[in-house]
Amino acid sequence: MSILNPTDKQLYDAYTLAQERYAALGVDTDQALRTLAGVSLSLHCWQGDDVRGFEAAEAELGGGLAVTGHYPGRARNADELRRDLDEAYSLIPGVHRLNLHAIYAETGGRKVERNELLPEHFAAWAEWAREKGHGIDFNPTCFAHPLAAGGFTLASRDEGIRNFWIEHCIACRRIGAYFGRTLGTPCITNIWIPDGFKDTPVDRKGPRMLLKDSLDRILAEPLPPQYNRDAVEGKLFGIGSESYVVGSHEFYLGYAVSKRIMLCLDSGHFHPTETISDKLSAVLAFVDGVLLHVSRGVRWDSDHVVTLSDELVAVMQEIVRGDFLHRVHIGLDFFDASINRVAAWVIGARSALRALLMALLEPLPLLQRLELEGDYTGRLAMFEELKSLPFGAVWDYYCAQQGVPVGLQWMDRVRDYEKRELARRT
Ligand code: RNT
Ligand code: ZN
Repeated sequence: MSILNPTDKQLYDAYTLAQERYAALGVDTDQALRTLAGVSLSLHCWQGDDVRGFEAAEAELGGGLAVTGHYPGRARNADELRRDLDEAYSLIPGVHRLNLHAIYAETGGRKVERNELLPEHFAAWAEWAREKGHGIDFNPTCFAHPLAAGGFTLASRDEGIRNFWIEHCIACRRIGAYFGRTLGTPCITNIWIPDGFKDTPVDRKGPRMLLKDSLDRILAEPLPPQYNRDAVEGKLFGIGSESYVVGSHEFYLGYAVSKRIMLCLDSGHFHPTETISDKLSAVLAFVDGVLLHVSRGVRWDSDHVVTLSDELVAVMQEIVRGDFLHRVHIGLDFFDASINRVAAWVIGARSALRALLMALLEPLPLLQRLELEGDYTGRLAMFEELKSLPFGAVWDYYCAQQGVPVGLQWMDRVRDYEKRELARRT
């Protein structure tokens, strides 16, 4: 592996040359790195244990979500999950957040119903995050539960079921506010529900009216925005909800605008050829903030590990070009149990950051001028040329500067961690 890595001298020489190349285009690489260092990704805890959580009675995942693979080493409890996260964070340049789900509550072996969850059940997470400098984002878990088995939660026609999930979401917002207050950085509490029909419904309106009413009741309690911010995540279809999803993109876009809350865009939740990059400047004309669930669908919403794809770069370019870095919160959302789970986090996060760096290294004024002058030939030629600028040298330098492994050295660390820690979990 290490043959791929530059020596220190190569690293600095390469950076200096790259710096000059970018400077010629008016791009300040040091400034780009400072901006990059200020961006925190929200790393999703659920990659570490295949979205299982720590509730005693393990329900089937359901909700149209599916994790495939049997790679050894899944975290079986909160301490293991935190250890794995520590390892992953140590291999990702920058300081990053954690995205937590309600099923990761620590109840000391006692069964606590989801509508009765309290901040104290997340005290260990908050303590760990405070010590390590991570902000926390949060999610009600409206799946993997007997009361979600019928396929409906917040849009259920059964008042008992619907109330249970409303109460759960209310509890989660308070937990979100607790994280925000304890950690001094607002927690984004994101609601996603699986509700939908496998086959064509006759009534598409009814469940949406129920969902709207449920959300209104959930959001009724005002919480200080410096502690908690709300987001809603739509979806086109899931396994078992192929024909109709109550919480569609249009539904939540309208809802987020009307309530002035955040909209969550998951890159796997649209038609397979539909991308979220083009949606950012459109929805940000009407909502204050967007939460991203950066994922990678392969043929469907398969939640593959994020890689440095054209679409990922396009998403980051839209954030940078629109000057949206402070209004877009970048979270990751994938779950792959067929590879080393720590490596999955690192690959996804490093890819997201590399895409963001590529966006930060664009000579924006130059490109804007070409466009304004109507020189679309020059704009296209420039876009293509930029793709082979020495961006990798800037990335390597950034990793060294941030004290994380350069190049594939991080894999040596993961393999070592696997031998030391993951392989012992059976
Ligand atoms: C499901 C949504 C949702 C989940 C997580 C586990 O399709 O993407 O964000 O992935 O809540
Ligand atoms: Zn998502």
